[in-house]
Amino acid sequence: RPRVLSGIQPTSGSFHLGNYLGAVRQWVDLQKDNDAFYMVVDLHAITVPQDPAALRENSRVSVAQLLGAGVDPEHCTLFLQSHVPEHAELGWVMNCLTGFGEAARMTQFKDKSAKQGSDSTTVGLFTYPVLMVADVLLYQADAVPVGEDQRQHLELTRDLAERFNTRYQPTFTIPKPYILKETAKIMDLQDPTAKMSKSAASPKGLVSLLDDPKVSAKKFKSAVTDTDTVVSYDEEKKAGVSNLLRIHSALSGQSIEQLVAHFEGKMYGALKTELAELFTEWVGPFQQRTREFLDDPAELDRVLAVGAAKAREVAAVTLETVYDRIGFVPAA
Ligand code: AQP
Repeated sequence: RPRVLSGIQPTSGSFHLGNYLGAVRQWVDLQKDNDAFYMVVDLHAITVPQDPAALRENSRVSVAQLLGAGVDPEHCTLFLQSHVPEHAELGWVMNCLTGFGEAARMTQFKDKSAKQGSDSTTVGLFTYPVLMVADVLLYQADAVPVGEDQRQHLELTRDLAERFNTRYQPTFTIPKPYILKETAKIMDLQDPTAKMSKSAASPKGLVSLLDDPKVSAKKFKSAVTDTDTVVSYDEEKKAGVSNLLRIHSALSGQSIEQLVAHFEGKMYGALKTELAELFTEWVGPFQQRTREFLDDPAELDRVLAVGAAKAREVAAVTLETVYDRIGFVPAA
């Protein structure tokens, strides 16, 4: 069975709708027919300052949300990145294979560091994509389900895997990004030219999955659209409406064409109201399941322990091979 690998940061406690539609939903689908490895990437979270108690809590809440969304530890390997030390170890090796200029070209780093200023930007944030390379290569993943914002990091992963394979000998599987066009980039509801992101300037356009559904319903209803009135799909001229249509389509299972026909003669308000209802219907049971997992910390710990043990079995083999190929003396 093909191997898939993906991770999500525990940084803000609640996942947002972009995380869910762009990534987590695919995780749930892919676990059926693939050998799936999914993790909460707490090592990545500390590339920006984290309060220790909040990080610990948010990591558990993240795992509970994955379970609540349908990630099933019976059908995949679910773990915390910090439970598998091989990530940091292979990360170092990959750092030593990456050109400084190559890392400096990563657009996510350029954007985030520009916002933070160089004094508060950590070296960890700079090498974050390289740690992600290690995350993927450790498991010899064939495919990595992510949103569009991760495409460049996947390219780097492929480049470094090929570089290692050429410099030493064939060792790593070259992974492919698995990006579903329709949900690859969910946009901010207030600024449909920017991706929905937890670090947006204002939370008004951000749909957080653990918020009171009434708050999210209001956000859908006050989503920014345009001065036209006809519901139709045009990513450039009607970015707001197109984003709402894509979200509707993902949640309802109806195609964009069907939706455009369905809303013919109706105003934007009808689309927004229907979308708010659809989301509320989905998110209620999701929140309920997430709470149940959070209410059973012993079970959560058990799931994570099983996951970490399974993950380490694979990761340790890869790391041992890598250490051997680069010429380290084996530990007696
Ligand atoms: N707007 C989005 N549309 C589609 N997919 C998205 N993803 C993130 N935003 C969108 C995908 O979610 C997965 C987890 O991402 P992450 O762990 O990198 O989460 P994040 O970076 O903390 O999420 P944000 O909101 O994007 O954070 P900031 O603002 O810090 O950059 C990934 O597969 C990602 O592609």
